[in-house]
Amino acid sequence: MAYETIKTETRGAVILVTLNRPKALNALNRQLIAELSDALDKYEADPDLRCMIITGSEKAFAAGADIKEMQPYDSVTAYVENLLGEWDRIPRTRKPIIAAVAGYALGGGCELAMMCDFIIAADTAKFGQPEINLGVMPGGGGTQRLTRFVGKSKAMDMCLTGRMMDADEAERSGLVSRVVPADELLGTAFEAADKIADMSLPAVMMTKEAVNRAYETTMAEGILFERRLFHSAFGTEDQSEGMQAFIDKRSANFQNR
Ligand code: CO8
Repeated sequence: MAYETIKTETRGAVILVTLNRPKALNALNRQLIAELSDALDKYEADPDLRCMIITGSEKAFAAGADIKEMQPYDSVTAYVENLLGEWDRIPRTRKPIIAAVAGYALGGGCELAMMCDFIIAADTAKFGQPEINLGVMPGGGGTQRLTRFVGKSKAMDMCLTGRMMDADEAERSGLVSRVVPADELLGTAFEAADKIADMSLPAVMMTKEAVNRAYETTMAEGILFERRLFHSAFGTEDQSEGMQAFIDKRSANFQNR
């Protein structure tokens, strides 16, 4: 598939996906989500790729789902066609994804960033769920994921008033893992991605699965789930190599098996 709305670039074991609809501030239309889904399929199928970064432009990570594409829908068509249902491909990804956000991450843009495993923000980043201004409400997990990230009061404030949160507030609230100067955004994201890519892939995937489980289950069940994955990690070659390397005072050479 030749991409028109995203660009991809591979550096070592890291694939960078740049959202690329500059005239529409990277508004997320059907084509873009289809292309991103295709890139995710390829990423997951390629054993040499171990981490993905999704980024946008300096001005916008993404200013939301494409309003012009959605405007003509009525509720029956939206329901029957499962409007924007294709987005579910993103949180189904089992390998790690980092969102590197500069500028606007609004509506579906904020939701896309929250579907990634963590968000590194430029100091220019602005997050918001402004759907209320359009007479609708978040539809890509905004009411659920944002509430889990920042708590009920702030999520209500954001979703009901449509106001934006700057990068500092997003970091204080736990929405983003770190804030860096805009010109260091991609460098920082690559540094984190390279580090993850050097780890044991099964350990990375198990860790992602276990952390995500924390949102879906009780503490006791989550701890049990973690313990089972922890035990199964002892069936990997990487466990014996990682621990032996520590004892030998050398770097581990993971085989990802
Ligand atoms: N959709 C379509 N086009 C857009 C969007 C968008 N979300 N955002 C910006 N654009 C377009 C503008 O129409 C404009 O195009 P044109 O030049 O042809 O008029 C171009 O991008 C530049 O935009 P502006 O001129 O408005 O730029 P400004 O710098 O003046 O303003 C803003 C920037 C503040 C970001 C402004 O563009 C804005 O408010 N955008 C809309 C933000 C918004 O409401 N986002 C929420 C959309 S609804 C949504 O995301 C629902 C998510 C459901 C997900 C479900 C997943 C399963």
